[in-house]
Amino acid sequence: MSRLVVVSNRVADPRKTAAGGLAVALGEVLNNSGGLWFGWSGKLVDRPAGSPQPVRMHHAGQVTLATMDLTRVDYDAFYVGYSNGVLWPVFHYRLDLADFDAGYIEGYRRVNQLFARQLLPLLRPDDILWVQDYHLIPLAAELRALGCQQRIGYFLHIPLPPPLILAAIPGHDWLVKGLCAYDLVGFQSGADLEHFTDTIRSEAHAQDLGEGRWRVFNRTLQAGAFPIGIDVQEFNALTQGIEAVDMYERMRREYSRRKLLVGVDRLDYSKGLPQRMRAFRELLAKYPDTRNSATLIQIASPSREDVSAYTDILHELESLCGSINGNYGELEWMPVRYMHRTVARSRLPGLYRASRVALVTPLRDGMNLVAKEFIASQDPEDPGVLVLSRFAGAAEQLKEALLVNPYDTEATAAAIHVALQMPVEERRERHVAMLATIRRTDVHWWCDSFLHLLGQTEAHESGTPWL
Ligand code: GDG
Repeated sequence: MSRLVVVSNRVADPRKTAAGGLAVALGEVLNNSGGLWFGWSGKLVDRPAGSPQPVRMHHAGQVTLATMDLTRVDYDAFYVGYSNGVLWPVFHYRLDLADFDAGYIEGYRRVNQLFARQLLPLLRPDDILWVQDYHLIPLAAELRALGCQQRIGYFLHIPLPPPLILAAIPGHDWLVKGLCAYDLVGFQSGADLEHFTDTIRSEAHAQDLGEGRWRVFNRTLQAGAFPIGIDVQEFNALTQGIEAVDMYERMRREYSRRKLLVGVDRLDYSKGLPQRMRAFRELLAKYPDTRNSATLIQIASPSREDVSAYTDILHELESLCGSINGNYGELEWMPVRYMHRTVARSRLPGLYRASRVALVTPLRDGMNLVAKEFIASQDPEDPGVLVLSRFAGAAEQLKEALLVNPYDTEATAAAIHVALQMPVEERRERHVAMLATIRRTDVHWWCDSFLHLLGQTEAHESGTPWL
């Protein structure tokens, strides 16, 4: 069995439950192969740009965690500037929020080169590498330039936009070529995969070899959709844990006469939070039966506060919540309970289970795991209803949710009203179907199916010289 090497921007200790399903699942496969997890330590140092920092090794069970610090200058350009100021907005179709400062792309390339240089000496000839997410698109190309021959897979956790949106990024062809240096490239949804194949066809004259294989830049590349899942079993156990049960009971007591709606998101403009608040306001305005009888709990956990677009969304959301409560609230009832704080993971399932409706209405989302967590934590006898944006990757799989267009305020409000009124038989039917889907395609299935296919790809051919 080959050793697995996972590379991601951040490295998590898979033994800590706060790490979440992905870290636990990756930890499991890493553990089985005595694998290595390489990435940034999360620490910054004040040194000149591009200066390589030593790699520190820690052991977590059979897994070796290898981390390096970054200089503050590199972090600002690579992480804040390019990853979250260019790739995140453009990949979520928000060209208006992108800041194409030329210094950012240099920093992005510099850090990917640093990762490649520091990782290479740790590799063994028969290792299999799996690179995660948008921070590290050019990593395989950088590794290949240094002579790396191992198989390398890549998974993009966020959406890939259609060719003409991607083309707005200065030097985007370099990113496309970078993706083609992998042996297997995985996306969250069929739509993202199609955007990729449209791009390599139109921009690199890729030739379709069938079964997801492509001839491009003089080598063979495999591409596929691997919708990520959650660890349903782990989430069930969490739902039955003391803290979740306590949360559930307290919420049920407090809301015994009212229906609870829940939203749990990182505070991010891709999550459609202002649009959701407007739909909720419309619900209260148009359906008076919901006044004094429905409460929305919205958790917006702090995220990327060093990127300016995030402060704007915070203010917009605060003002909307304030005005809804001001206009519709009564002495004994507030329509919105909004928290700009993180809730402990152990309590979240209790909150989900106590809610009649979940609002998962991103404007664009790679997958959205909250939708799946909500389904996993429901009481099968009396399950809640998922109102899901058609623009979340999860909508390709969860067809039994109430699918909405979050830009359409009235239609979203109407769907929320339907969700609040839905009879228990229909709720059960929809829930059973969605639960079967998330069980079948859980995070272990995601890991196994990706790695299985990566293991079957032809050994690396050098093809075009990469840089
Ligand atoms: C990216 C893609 C894709 C949120 N607030 C709290 C909290 N959370 C947890 C949720 C869930 C996770 O964070 C969020 O996952 P999402 O999938 O919704 O979104 P992103 O963070 O944007 O992740 C996304 C994902 O990668 C995986 O591939 O699905 O499309 O954008 O697990 O529960 N957890 C705790 N407190 C909070 O307040 N403990």
